[in-house]
Amino acid sequence: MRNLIVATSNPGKLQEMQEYLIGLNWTLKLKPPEIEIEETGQTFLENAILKASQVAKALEEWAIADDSGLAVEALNGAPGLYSARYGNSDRARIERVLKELGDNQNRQAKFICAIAVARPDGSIALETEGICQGEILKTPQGKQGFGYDPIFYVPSHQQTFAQMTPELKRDVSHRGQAFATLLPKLKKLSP
Ligand code: ITT
Repeated sequence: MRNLIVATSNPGKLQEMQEYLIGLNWTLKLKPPEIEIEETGQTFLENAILKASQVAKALEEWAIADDSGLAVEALNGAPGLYSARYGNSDRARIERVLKELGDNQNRQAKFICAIAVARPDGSIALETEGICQGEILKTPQGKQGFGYDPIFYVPSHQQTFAQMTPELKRDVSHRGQAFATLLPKLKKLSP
């Protein structure tokens, strides 16, 4: 089996990515913490490609990276690419979004996830994107998941991501949508 480096430093994301990848013909390996990639891209996909490509090249192994974030309509798409940098903790990031949105009636938001898989020479073998539509609540609900999950409500399931079981979130989330198109292609690539 070939190694696949999971190129993330975010433990919540890592947990979810590993769940999608279990059972495939790849040996999953974690990215060494000393390899840090600057996210200088203008889009989620550009950043996912940057992370996968640079980690793959540095280790001369296959690598998979996810770049994701929350885009709130009434905030002109913020926090967007800056989702991870919007505060010092999940709680601070959530509080900032809630404060900026205030009593605004428009609560529409979406989570976006871009994923890239790079070959050991850094070239890109696969790329994909997934989106999940939702609404921003006025107060956090639920304890599961990570990041902005407690304020992201999915009307079709009448729950926030943080109230969903990990299995349900895995199915309906932006990451779930991205992996749904990626996994069949990744299976074909594996030795
Ligand atoms: P890596 O780059 O090391 O993978 P990161 O946390 O910096 O980790 P991103 O730049 O892609 O990752 O930022 C994504 C941020 O968006 C993440 O820190 C969360 O705050 C948020 N996010 C992404 N997916 C999420 C999800 O499923 N649930 C809640 N928040 C999420």
